[in-house]
Amino acid sequence: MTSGKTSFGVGRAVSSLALSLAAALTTALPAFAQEAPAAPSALATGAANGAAQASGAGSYTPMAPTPGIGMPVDGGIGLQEQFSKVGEYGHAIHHGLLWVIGLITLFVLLLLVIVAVRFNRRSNPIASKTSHNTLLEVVWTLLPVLILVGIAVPSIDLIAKQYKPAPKDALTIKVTGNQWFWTYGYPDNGDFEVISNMLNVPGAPVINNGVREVGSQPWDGPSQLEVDNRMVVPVGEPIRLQITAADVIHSFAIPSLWFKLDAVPGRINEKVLVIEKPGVYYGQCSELCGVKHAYMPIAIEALPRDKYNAWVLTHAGGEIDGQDKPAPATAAPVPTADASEAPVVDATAEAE
Ligand SMILES: [Cu+2]
Repeated sequence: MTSGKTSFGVGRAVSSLALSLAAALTTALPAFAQEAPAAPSALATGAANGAAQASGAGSYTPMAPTPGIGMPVDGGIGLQEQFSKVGEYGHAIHHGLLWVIGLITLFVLLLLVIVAVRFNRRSNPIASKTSHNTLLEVVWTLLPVLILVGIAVPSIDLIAKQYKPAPKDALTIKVTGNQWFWTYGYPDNGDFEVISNMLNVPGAPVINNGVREVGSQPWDGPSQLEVDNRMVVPVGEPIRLQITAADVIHSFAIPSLWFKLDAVPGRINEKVLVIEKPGVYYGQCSELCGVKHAYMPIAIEALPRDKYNAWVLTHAGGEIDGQDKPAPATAAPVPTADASEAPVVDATAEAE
């Protein structure tokens, strides 16, 4: 009795503490959002846009996303439709595994029901004294082993495919996570940088000062996911994404592209991305990174090469990749490869 009372008291204290904490948070958060000084990122973005439009070398109108594609859908319970080869493969394995898990679960349930109905004390008063059955034991050992091997083969293949390095001529894009926005650097395209902030939501507390509201342009996607400047990439080409962070750990994740990689300060994580279809694909930071963690979405716009090039040229200093360095790019790799291999051989020889 006493212990019951005590735990009830503790429970009430904990819940009231949690309630007051929640109340404090909800009042503090909008205040923080509104009082935050104008993010330098927002101002810089505006300036960059102005410069881009003024230069007039290229042209670009953001693409309107297709509803339900590259974004979550209401009532959705499965994975998002995939738009990369690795994603389609992973999606297929996921579905296959669901069948394997489902059938095994049903089979075990069936066995349990048979045991409960046929071998309870009332219907089977005299229990069998059987303690060994060689055939049965071999089967229930071998069968799970075969199933696990059958699962392991495509799983390991998927891991290998996911971490296959980008080919040498892949376009490099540098992704940096910041509290609380993303920046995208284009070292192969003249080394300009795009700053990407979430669009403010009408009627909700202002998250990014100086950034427009979602829905104010015809190409805007879902609120909380659309940004002022998307990460634009060429479609159908391998892209080497080099991911890092400027402050705390973030995570660059786009469900419809089967892509998630942590952004860690002082470290570059690299992974190749090939998008199969032009479109806009949305994701979110997926590592708890502070008070505005929920407000740093990712929007990737995959465009055909010519449109991508035109987008690149809208940026001050933007250059088409591979255009200014074709001669060294074709001639250089052979001697470079030899030179880089030579020390490795020497090192092994010395070690031996
Ligand atoms: Cu983050």
